[in-house]
Order: sequence, then structure tokens, then C-alpha cells
Amino acid sequence: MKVLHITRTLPQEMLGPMYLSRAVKDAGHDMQALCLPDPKWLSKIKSYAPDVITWSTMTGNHQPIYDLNRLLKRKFDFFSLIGGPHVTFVPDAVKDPDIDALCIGEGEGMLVELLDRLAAGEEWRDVRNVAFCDDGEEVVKNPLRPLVSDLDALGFPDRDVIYDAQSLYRNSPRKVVVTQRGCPMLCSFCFHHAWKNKIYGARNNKYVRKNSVDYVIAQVQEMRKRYPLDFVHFLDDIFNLKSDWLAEFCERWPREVGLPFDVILMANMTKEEHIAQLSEAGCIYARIAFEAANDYIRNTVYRKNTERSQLVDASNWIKKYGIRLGSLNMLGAPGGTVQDDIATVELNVQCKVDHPLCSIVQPYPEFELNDITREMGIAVAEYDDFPSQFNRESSIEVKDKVAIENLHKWFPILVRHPGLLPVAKRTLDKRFLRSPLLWMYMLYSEWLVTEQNTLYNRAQGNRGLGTWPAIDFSRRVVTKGSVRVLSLLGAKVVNKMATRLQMGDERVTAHVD
Ligand code: B12
Ligand code: SF4
Repeated sequence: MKVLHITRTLPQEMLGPMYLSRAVKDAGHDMQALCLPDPKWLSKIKSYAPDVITWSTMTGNHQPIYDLNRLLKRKFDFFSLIGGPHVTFVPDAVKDPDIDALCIGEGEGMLVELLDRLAAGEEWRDVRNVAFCDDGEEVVKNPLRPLVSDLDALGFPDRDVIYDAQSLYRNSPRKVVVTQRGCPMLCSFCFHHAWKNKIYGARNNKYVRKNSVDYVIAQVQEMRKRYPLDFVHFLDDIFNLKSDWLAEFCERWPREVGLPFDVILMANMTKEEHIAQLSEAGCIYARIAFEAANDYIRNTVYRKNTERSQLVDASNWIKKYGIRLGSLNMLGAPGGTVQDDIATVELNVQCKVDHPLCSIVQPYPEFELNDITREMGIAVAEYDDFPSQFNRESSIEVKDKVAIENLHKWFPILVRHPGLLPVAKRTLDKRFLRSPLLWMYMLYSEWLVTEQNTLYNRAQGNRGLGTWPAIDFSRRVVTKGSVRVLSLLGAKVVNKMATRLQMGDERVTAHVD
């Protein structure tokens, strides 16, 4: 069978379809990908003539996917399969007559079995992990197969499937690697507790899995032979999940790989020796999730189970060992106020965070935070109302909403330049300042990315004019600015063409564009 995975070109290469493709190809089928926008997308679909088109959904990107799928169903004959977190939590999507089936949960085993059945012309409706709806009303959810127990047995992700479709990812000397699935924590704003408890009803001993260090090192060595590679981003939610694993990794990595890398750490599991080991091994950037300074919000609302002193200690150790410190923060908690969020700025200042990252709370479907906002009567009315970007506005009716959204735009600047706090405070309740503050935020975020790039360039040994911060920053702003203007103009042209061709839905063309 021929499978085509369609996705947008995201800021980061997608590992999900790469793992799926490994399983598909190992089972003797074929898989390709299409990264939109691609001016030749329709002719590529026509010439590949896929039997199955797959999509991966996250809340906020789901609607354009359904629209595009519907559009393609009018033009081509294929089996349409959608997986990923959004449909796993909101399987009602399959009532759409143009979606043939959904994959609930992990997809490798399900996809292979489905393809085998389709190839043999056999019934597929009883395949485990499938959800389908034949009458437009009743959604049937089949039982799930067990979670993958041995991650190493999945083989290395098939990077070619995405790199062949988007050479930007192949050519980049920085690539992403994941070494675990699952997380033992129960944070109310994250998918893990819902995936573990509501979808799989699993315990931590089955849910939290880690690749062996052998597997990780062999994968990176293989990547190095095949693609440009000077830097590794480890995507793991908690890189220091297991102290003995971390010690083995940090001891072997410099000898057997020797590339610089970055990680995300969990403060309540962090010991000073972890940071010392990571620093020796070549880690140059570590992120810690602060989320909120207010203890009640952090531990009772968000269920982060982390003391303030653990955040401060972990930050101090990271700085002490010369690693750049990043923080992850969330504003706009249900029940919180703008004062609570200002306290989060202050905690970041106290910890001398170099790269403060901040988003606005989104209570995604089936997450405990969604239940909390429902009980408080401030939940998102419909799941289709979620914004496509989590870092612009709040989707729930929190107190001080305008002030919190404006503070979010100030956040990184205030952490790095706390003297501006009195000025910022005066602007917080001014709705008309939203746009200028957004521009300021986007520009400053680009500057932070430039700083980050400078760090990576140094670690990779890159030199030359293009690596100078001022030049890198200007190039980035000019390119992104031009792309933004061109895409606005382009969207108009495509919309006109689309209307002429009676393709219909404007939203589809806006997203394709
Ligand atoms: C890396 C990452 C990103 C990257 C790359 C995204 C990508 N598509 O790979 C970037 C930074 C771009 C990103 C962006 C966003 N992300 Co993100 N991201 C992650 C993260 C940390 C890891 C994803 C990953 O690589 N996992 C490893 C791979 C192997 O697993 P996987 O992708 O889940 O795929 C498996 C299954 O889900 C399933 N599957 C997935 N798709 C399909 C499709 C088919 C056909 C089948 C059969 C199976 C299947 O099978 C795969 C193999 O078992 C997860 C959290 C996590 N730990 O998983 C959040 C997460 C997926 N992101 C999330 C969100 C919300 C977003 C955003 C929507 C935020 C926003 N509003 O801006 C955007 C949307 C981007 C977009 N337009 O698609 C949420 C999703 C929750 C939800 N209800 O949808 C998560 C779960 C984090 C959270 N809040 O809990 N993200
Ligand atoms: S520690 Fe991170 S990955 Fe784990 S549940 Fe909490 S937010 Fe999710």
C-alpha cells in the first residue's frame, strides 16, 4: 500500500510520522510525506496516487486538516486516516463522512495492521486502536493494543520520509531526537495524565518508557553518517528522569558521539550531580518548567508538585556549571490574577533566567485543567474555538484578561530588563496597545533566538559574518518580515484563484498558503 502523510512545514521536524514510516516500510508498504505549503502539492498527490492519506492532529490545527481532507476527497480516491492527540481526545471528528477512520493513541502497530487488511481487501473495522463512524452518529472506538513496551524494538525513525519532502530539515545541522515515551507526572495542563489514565488506563510502570543508551547513541551515529549533524535537541519531556540512565549517557556521549546538545529537565528530580554530568557531556542549554511562582497555582491548579526552592536550586546549579538557562512559564491560570503572573516574572528575575519562554494557558480537551475551567464556568465553549497558536491570547475568561495578555508580550523583556516593570505596569490594562506590544514581543523573541543561535554557532564551531548577532538578527527580521508580507499578498491571490475554481472554503486556502 502507498501511504502519504500530509503536514504543514512546522518549526521543528516531526518525529511521529518518522516512527510511523519506519513501521510501515519495515512491513513492506511504502510511505511518503508532503510538507505544505508546496506549490506542486496537487500534482504530487496525483502522481504518487496514495491508497491512504494520513494526518496528525493537535488541538488548534485540527480544523484546517479536516477541511483540507474534505477538499482532497472531492478530487482523489483514498482512505483517509487521522491520528495524534486531538482526535485521540476528541474522536467525534470521525462523524465527518470524509474521514474514514481515526487512530486512537500510539499508531505504529495499528497502521501496519490496517494497511495489511486494506491490501488484502479484508475488513478493517475491528483493528485495535481504530475509531470509525458509519452512520454519521455513533462513533465506534475499538479496544487499544498495549502500549509499545520496548521502544528500541521500534527501530530508528525513518527520517527520509520527512527529509525527502522538506529539505530544510535534512540540511539543518541541528536535529531532534527523543529517548522516551510517557511521563510519571500528573500536570493538569499537559496531555500525559489524560493519555495515561483516560485513554490507556495504564500505570507508570507501563506508561513511562525509555530507550537504552545503546539505542540513542547508535541512532545519532547513524544520523551523522547520513545527514549534516552538528547539534542534537533532545525533545524528552524530562531528560533527567532516571539518574542511572543519565549517568551512563553522560559518561558515554562525549566519547562515542561528542556533539553539543540541549535538554529539558524537571526541577523536582534535579540534583547538582545531574547538572555536573550534563555539563561535562556537552550540554549547553537546559530548560526548566517554572510555570508559575504562586505555590497554589503551580502545585494545586497545575499539579506541578515542585517546590519553589527546587526551581531556585536547579536554576542556580545550571548557571553555576555554565549552561544557558531557559524557563517555561504559563500565564492566565484559572483563578489567578495579573499579580500572580507578575510574581512569575519576578521568580524568573531571581533565577537569572537567560531565555524566558512564556505561553498563555490553554485547557485542551480532556486535560484536567479543562475540567477545572468547566467547573468554574470559564471553559472554551467548543473545542474548535482553540487558537491555532498558544502564545497570543487566552481562550478562557480569566480575571484581568487584557492585562495578562499584555503582560505576556512584556514577559521576556521584563525578565531580562526588570527595571522596565514600572513602565510595563502602566500599559497592562490598555487594550489598544495589544498590537504594538505584540510587535515588540515578536522582535524581542527574535533577539532571544539570535542569542540562542550565537550559543549554538559557538558550540558547533561556526564562524563568519553570518554568525554575528547583529547580522543574524537583521537577516532573521528582514526574511520573516518579507515572508509575512508575501504570504499575505499570496493568500489574496490564492483566495481569488480558489474562489474562481470554486474550491470553496477560504480557511482552507489560507492554511494551504
Ligand atoms: C515536539 C512537539 C511539538 C513540535 C513538533 C510537532 C510535531 N508534530 O511533531 C512543535 C514545536 C512544532 C509543536 C507545536 C505544537 N504543539 Co506540540 N508537542 C511536541 C511534543 C513535545 C513531542 C511530540 C513528539 O514528537 N512526540 C513523539 C512522537 C513519536 O509521538 P507523536 O507525535 O505523539 O506520535 C505518535 C502518536 O500520537 C500517534 N500518531 C500521531 N499522529 C498520527 C497520525 C496517524 C495517521 C496515526 C496512525 C498515528 C499518529 O502515533 C505516533 C507514534 O506512536 C508533544 C508532547 C509529547 N511529549 O508528545 C507536544 C504536543 C503534541 N503539542 C501540543 C500542542 C497543543 C501543540 C500546538 C498545537 C500548540 C499551539 N497551539 O501552537 C502546536 C501545533 C503545531 C501544529 N501546527 O501541528 C500538545 C497536543 C495536545 C492536543 N490536545 O492536541 C502536546 C501533547 C503537548 C501538551 N500540551 O500536552 N509541538
Ligand atoms: S512534567 Fe512536563 S511532560 Fe510531564 S506531565 Fe508535567 S508538563 Fe507534562
